[in-house]
Amino acid sequence: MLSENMQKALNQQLLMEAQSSQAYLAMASWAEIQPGLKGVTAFFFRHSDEERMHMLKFIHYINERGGFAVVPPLAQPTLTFVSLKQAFEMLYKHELEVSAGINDLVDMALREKDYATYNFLQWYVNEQIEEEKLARDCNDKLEMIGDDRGGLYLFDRDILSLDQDN
Ligand code: OFO
Repeated sequence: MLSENMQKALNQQLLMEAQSSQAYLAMASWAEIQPGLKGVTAFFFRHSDEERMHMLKFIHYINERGGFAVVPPLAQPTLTFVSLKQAFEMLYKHELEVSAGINDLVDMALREKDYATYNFLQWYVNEQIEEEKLARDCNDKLEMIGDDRGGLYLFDRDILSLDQDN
């Protein structure tokens, strides 16, 4: 059985995953109307779906442990971006915030001796290592590419395989 505090904290993280899904969905929609960003568009849509899956895992876990997963209202995410680089910088920042949220939960699980939740969270700990690395790689590449259109073309072409390598 989850403690009241843990239930609240897990619901808070569920909200964060839902916000991530919305944020990346908005990036996908923006990318879809930019010329030549087919790969990036697919990447953002796929990422948005993954975040929804992360949210669903929290929903099932909270309910299975005798709590109640609250489906939260969502604020409108940022809709437009001055550049692809800006979108990816936001994505990276977002992932760091998600990681911080997961780390706080792990900390709380240990303090409460809630080892079931501690165990459940390990999946997210590992996932965030990959997510942060992927976001950092994308940012590094975009930094290197700058305004080079050829570089951007290759970035868009290769981004889906970059995602799979992780
Ligand atoms: Fe679920 O936050 Fe990204 O991964």
